Amino acid sequence: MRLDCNGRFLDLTRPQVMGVLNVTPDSFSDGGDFFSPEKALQHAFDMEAAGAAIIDIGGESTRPGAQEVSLQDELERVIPVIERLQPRLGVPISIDTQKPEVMCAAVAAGAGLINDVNALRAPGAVEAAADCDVPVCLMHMQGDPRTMQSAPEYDNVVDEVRDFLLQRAGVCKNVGIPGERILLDPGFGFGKTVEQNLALLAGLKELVDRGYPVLVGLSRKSMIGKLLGVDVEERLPASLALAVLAVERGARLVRAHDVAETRQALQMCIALQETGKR
Ligand code: 9MG
Repeated sequence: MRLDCNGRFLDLTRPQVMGVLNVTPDSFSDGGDFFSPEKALQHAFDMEAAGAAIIDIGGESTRPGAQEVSLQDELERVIPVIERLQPRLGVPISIDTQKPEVMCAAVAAGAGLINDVNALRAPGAVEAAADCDVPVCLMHMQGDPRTMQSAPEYDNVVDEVRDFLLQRAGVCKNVGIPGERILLDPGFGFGKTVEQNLALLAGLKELVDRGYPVLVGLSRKSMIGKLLGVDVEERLPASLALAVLAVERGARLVRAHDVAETRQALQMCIALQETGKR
């Protein structure tokens, strides 16, 4: 549960927060906020100070309906930020990408974990991740960001997501990525209706019990807007509730925009989980 992320360590013996750094003009809740390198760097330092155990940097929006970004544009967005952050940050950097070329360049620049919403299904991605020799997070997504919310369909969402992720973990192991370096993520909001997201959260233990650390991303997601009718900037209380519910079901890493608040919520879970162990 202590992952070597390119020389920096991510300790998942207790639940941790992954801070979100979108270097994009169009992400769903913070698009454009950190597009300039200076703003991106400052935001990363702020998230580290607020208790993030890892910073996830992405240069291509994965919000529903988002358009693809060229390889060149993605590299130009993320690599200079990673190069400048890596020597000045104490925690590992994760690269949020589906492109094998970006994975390799980001790890060469100092990133220590690959977060792929496409579970390394792009041609060459699984081999590139194996060569990078860093932990990987495999996320479930039905369809792709352009089309995924049109009509997601499952017979049993919990079983299908679990089986898909275990199959992808098997593919990773076959190319030499050790099981201890694999995290799984059910992909809340990626080709799922509100009911399917709730079923996945209710059944999260089905995934947790497979032995891989589980990452969840629920922060500010549209399921909150659909259930409660609140705009994206008003979704913090519900995001915290969802983070706590996921950690109570065994999630080890929570991807979040509001790091200080999420960290505080998780500390209450940890205090409760450790009651009696003292
Ligand atoms: C990049 N990204 C956006 N949402 C995400 C989620 O829920 N999980 C992971 N692993 N990455 C995400």
